[in-house]
Amino acid sequence: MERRGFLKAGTAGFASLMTGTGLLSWSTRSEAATISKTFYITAGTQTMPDGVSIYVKGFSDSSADLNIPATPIICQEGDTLEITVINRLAVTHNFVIGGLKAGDAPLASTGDIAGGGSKTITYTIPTGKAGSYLFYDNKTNYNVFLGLHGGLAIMPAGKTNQMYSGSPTFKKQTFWIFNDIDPALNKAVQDGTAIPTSFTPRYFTINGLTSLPPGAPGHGDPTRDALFDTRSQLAGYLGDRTLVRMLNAGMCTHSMHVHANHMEWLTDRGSVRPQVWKKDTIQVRNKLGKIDAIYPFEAPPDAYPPVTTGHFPMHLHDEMSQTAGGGMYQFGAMTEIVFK
Ligand SMILES: [Cu+2]
Repeated sequence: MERRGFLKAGTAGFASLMTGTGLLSWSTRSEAATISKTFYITAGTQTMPDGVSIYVKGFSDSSADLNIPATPIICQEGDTLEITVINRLAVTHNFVIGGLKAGDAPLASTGDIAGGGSKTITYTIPTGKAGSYLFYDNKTNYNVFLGLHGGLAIMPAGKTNQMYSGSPTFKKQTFWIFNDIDPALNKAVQDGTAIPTSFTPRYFTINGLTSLPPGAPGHGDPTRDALFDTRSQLAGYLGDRTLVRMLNAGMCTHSMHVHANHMEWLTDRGSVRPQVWKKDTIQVRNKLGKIDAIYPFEAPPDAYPPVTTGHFPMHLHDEMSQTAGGGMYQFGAMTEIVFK
């Protein structure tokens, strides 16, 4: 590993490196544009809620940053993506934009980027590709789990409030990117030893963070606590319909459950569903699974007396995903829904 490419980032340090991106912002334009972005492949350590330090890698905004997931990219059909990836580490990596459907061949790939090298891909997005995509490193089948991933949102050309032409409309949009961490894998990569043949996740993250429940150090800090991270927390007034683009970078299938409202379930693994179902629990499949769903921010229908404000959880109903370190409950992949 290149020494300058390594970041010692404890929980606090790591937090300070995160950019407060929050919601995706988008405004329509009639002409196509070129969207240029440079990512730096960096590595460092992240401190988990049980104090264990984990080696991670990311597609970062600069050599001094460690962004997990990467800062998201939003664009529209017809735009040209011009993405440069600078590999600050010593080992070979790559960068691919996932296919329309999970399991499809990538839309675009840099090919190998040797240690210390860089590559640029230029990709013009064809019509019909509106949707949510994971970009990641598929040089190995495990690099994605180390943190080398991020979200790409492609809007239908000329639309501000539909995820595909004719979809139900929304006001805001964000990503929930899930990942699972097996410390043994990360340690083997760090040490250059044999990659384990089994995968036993001990940490479960949403947008790179775990929940830190009340009483835990860091609780309430939006740069450390997934409950308050502005990229993850859904906060809105009645009617603030929010599209959530859910991507699963990890190895485990999850059961995403929102409280207070059902979500309008639009897509599964890149395919538009034949009907929009209202669901409170939706499966987010493993192996690059993805779903898109709108949280409608309606007054909770069955509450008496009626409720229009309050805090509600989004958690995953597979119990292990709500733990850290093999047992710390409520230190997993969850966030908050806030009716303001
Ligand atoms: Cu629940």
